[in-house]
Amino acid sequence: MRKTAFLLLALSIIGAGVAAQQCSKPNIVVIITDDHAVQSIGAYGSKLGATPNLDRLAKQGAIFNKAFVANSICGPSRATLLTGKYSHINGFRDNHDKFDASQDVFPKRLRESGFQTAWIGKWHLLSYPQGFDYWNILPGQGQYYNPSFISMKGDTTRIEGYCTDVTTDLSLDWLDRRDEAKPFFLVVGQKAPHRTWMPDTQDLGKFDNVTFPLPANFYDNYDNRIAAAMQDMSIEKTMKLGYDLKMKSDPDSLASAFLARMNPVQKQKWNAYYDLIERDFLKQGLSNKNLTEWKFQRYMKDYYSTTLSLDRNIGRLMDYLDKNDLTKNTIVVYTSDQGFYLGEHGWFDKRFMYEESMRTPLIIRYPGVIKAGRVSEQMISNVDFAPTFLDAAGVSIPKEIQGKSMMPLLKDPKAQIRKSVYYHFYEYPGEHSVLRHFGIRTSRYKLIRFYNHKNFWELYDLQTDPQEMKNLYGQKKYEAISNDLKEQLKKLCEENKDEEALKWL
Ligand code: SGN
Ligand code: CA
Repeated sequence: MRKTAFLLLALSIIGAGVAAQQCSKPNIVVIITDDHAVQSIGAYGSKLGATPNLDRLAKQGAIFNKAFVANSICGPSRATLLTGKYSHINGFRDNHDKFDASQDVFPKRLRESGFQTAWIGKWHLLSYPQGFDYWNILPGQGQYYNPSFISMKGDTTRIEGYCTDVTTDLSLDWLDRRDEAKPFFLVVGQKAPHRTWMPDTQDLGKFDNVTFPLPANFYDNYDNRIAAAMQDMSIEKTMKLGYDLKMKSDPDSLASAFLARMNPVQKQKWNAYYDLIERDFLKQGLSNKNLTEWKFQRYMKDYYSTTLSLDRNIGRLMDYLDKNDLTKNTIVVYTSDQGFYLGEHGWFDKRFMYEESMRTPLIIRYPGVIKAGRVSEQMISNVDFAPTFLDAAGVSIPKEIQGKSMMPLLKDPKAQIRKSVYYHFYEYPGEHSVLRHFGIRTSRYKLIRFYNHKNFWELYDLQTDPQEMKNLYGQKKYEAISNDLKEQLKKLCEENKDEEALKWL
């Protein structure tokens, strides 16, 4: 009897020791949104006040001005995040691939080391998640209103509400139910502000008093840039009055599809707002530039209004951490699966290696490690996330991982983890007609190789031409720079084992 009591006491001491050790590991929350343009975020310089909670988060942690994705499109970006490997290695090159979730995704290793792991919301990798104690995901792109979710049992349930709220509700529910003795890793995958930019009804009209300035290169003529001229993602030609901008009189209207998901209250508020806009629009009888600029204004109003709910829900999550005494021991990472064009070059969408799409927002709050208010100009790539999280959790980084841990940089603002970033986009032929390309971005230059269907190079000096309007490739003056960048690019392709790219060098 006495022996049993002693054994129980000994076991409970050991158990408490393990629990204490686990709890000393930081929790990690990653909020990954879809198509959130850096240009629209206050902490990155936007003056429109759409992101007060994100701006506060940036003040409490670090904001990264040079965070990039390795392949600017949804699925590939998520596959890179999960594996720490480039698309050609993790096997998910474009949105039509199916992710092999049985591969070595880092949440599996976190889990083995004692973390509870969850992915909630947009996933978009075609297969089901692996390496998570809990997941509840949107099918494909998901829906804004009363979205369906696929549970771990494989069944699909429609949940009443607005997608950004519902995804946050599910995340908070999971946090409430978690085992408090273990550290947690949670990914909150928001659909917003993806096309077709459908705001929550409470946010309709919030930017109606704003006249958005046209970006300086809105009327780009794509001179000397073949791929930019070939794309199908312009506000003028590609953006649809019905499908994108909710005008029911347009033959391309999807009104019946998106209204069908709404409940009567939502429908009534939606119609009350857009019907008035449409009446006014039809009265004006716009054409040519006036029509394009009207589209731009409507696009901006819808896009920014959609981000309001996003920011409000980030606030809810941060409040939860505060109220539950979790803030101090939780790393919060805010990022998007890529950037987005808000009229620059006359575009919406992403895909290109040009700055607005290759760049992604990145804000990290890490109490005790990152000093509040830091602004980092160091380059990082989304291939670096997986090793960073493993490193922060004290888990060893497998040698197959291609990214680099950001921990040295998080600890010391002067540290540099990379001198350049690598990029490779594959989805051509495909929606929006952006040619295949790969390339290198250094702190000053960008060299891009378009290949396969059309073969040519582009070179930009980001210091003198931050909007990437002047392709300098082929100019005598830039020959030495081009050659040097080609050498660097070749090295990157070799290091990263990108055999396909090497064939085009
Ligand atoms: C959808 C969109 C495209 C967008 C891709 C990829 N069309 O196909 O505009 O480029 O997703 O976006 S839509 O008609 O369905 O809105 S991603 O974020 O998933 O990569
Ligand atoms: Ca996306």
